Amino acid sequence: MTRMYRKTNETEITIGLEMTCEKDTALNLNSGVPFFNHMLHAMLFFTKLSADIECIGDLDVGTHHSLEDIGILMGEAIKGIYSEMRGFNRYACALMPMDDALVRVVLDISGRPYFVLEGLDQNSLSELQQSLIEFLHACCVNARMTVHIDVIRGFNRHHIFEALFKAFGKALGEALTEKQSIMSTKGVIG
Ligand SMILES: [Mn+2]
Repeated sequence: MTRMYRKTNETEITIGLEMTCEKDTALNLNSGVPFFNHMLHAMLFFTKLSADIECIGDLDVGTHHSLEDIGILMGEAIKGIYSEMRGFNRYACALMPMDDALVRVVLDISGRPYFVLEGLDQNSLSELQQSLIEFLHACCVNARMTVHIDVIRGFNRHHIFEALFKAFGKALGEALTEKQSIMSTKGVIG
């Protein structure tokens, strides 16, 4: 299991991540934020990653520090996983519906960080919803992936975010699936 630890004046976090492939995932998710645990569960189940996540954060000032820092560490752990693989699919796309919501995630484990999110009015999000976006941004940038997320439709925010995290997890799992060759015309990722 790839393990990461980070302690600042705002958060203390440990993250363990391991690809499970065809086996069932084992998840211990203690972010300190129940709805975020629900989103992590939705994501990691579809990524086929087992995870052990513990965070003690300054939740008295909001969810931002905890979720962003978990994103940083999870991104580093994802980078640690693919850096040890000879080859992997690299590109993946997932379309995920949940009742009224439909979300598309297109992902490239390119070694270059880039994050785009469209279709969500970010000025009207709650503090927690903004922190969920910060998690995704921090995770993608620190994993050095290119990720394009489009919320195609939806009005129920619970459905939109759950479809988004499932789509992200599904695309990430497919992109991380092992291949014997390096999927790059220049012969190296990055
Ligand atoms: Mn739900």
